Amino acid sequence: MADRYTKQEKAVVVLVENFYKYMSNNILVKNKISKSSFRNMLQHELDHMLTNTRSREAADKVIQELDKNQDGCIDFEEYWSFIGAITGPIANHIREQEQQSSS
Ligand SMILES: [Ca+2]
Repeated sequence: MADRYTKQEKAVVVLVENFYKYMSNNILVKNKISKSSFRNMLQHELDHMLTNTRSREAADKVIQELDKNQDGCIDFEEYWSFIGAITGPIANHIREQEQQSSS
């Protein structure tokens, strides 16, 4: 990644690249993340900040809520709404960590 990018720009690039990393190779679900791949993403990318990432039931509930058009996959728009939705809990997690380290 080019060094000229700011930290915020790099963060956005990572989030976008992550979508492509987990995107399905199946031609029928092109440009979307399958349910199983999304569960993998929760486990591997967000295990330190979100709870229940290893629970299939919890992951399926998240997927069901995200899958607005109910096609059984997560498209980029749905993925991005997930990123927006988790920023609140992650911000709380970071605040808690900062409070613990300063006390
Ligand atoms: Ca969908």
